[in-house]
Amino acid sequence: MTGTEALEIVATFLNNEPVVLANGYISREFFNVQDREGSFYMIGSMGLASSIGLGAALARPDRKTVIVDGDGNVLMSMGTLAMIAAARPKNLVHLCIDNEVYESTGKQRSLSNQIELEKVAQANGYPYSRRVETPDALKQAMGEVMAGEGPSFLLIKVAPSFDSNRGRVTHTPEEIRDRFMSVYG
Ligand SMILES: Cc1ncc(C[n+]2csc(CCOP(=O)(O)OP(=O)(O)O)c2C)c(N)n1
Ligand SMILES: [Mg+2]
Repeated sequence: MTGTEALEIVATFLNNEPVVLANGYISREFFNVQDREGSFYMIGSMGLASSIGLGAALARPDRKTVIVDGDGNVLMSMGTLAMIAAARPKNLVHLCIDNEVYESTGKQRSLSNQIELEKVAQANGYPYSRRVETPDALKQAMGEVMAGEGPSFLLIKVAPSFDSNRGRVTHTPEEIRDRFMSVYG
């Protein structure tokens, strides 16, 4: 499964949920798969999709909130896993597209082939944490996390595949903020 295929599957499980996407190719690819007003594309700041998603989930406990993170982003902000586990927002789904590289900046290897991030999330106290490696397993787990109580962590193992020729997010940061707030508010 490639990262793009994983994002295409994730998109089929979404309705109008707020979704906070990690910076780099994850935001860019998801924008090309399906641009949604409720998608908050983190432009530039690495490591922060998880804390923004946590804030959104805590502010609106009645709304299922989804974070689409990357392995490099999660490794950079590992402390946020503890913050999420401690706050225990039932409505939060934390996905991690794990290609074992910093693909957006040239495929430098990350540590996620040695460090089992789903076990780190579980050790912090996420009540649901799983690794999936195939499209079928991803579909089954997405069904579980979207229907169940969180915080849930899903490590989605993918092959690097993002296409550097695909267009960048065309909305300005201000537009992204305003669109997100209009859906989310
Ligand atoms: C603080 C900070 N450091 C470095 C970067 C450069 N940078 C942008 S995306 C990225 C890689 C993110 O890795 P990952 O979360 O694994 O996503 P992938 O690119 O593999 O999809 C890096 C290093 C940045 N934007 N901000
Ligand atoms: Mg990566």
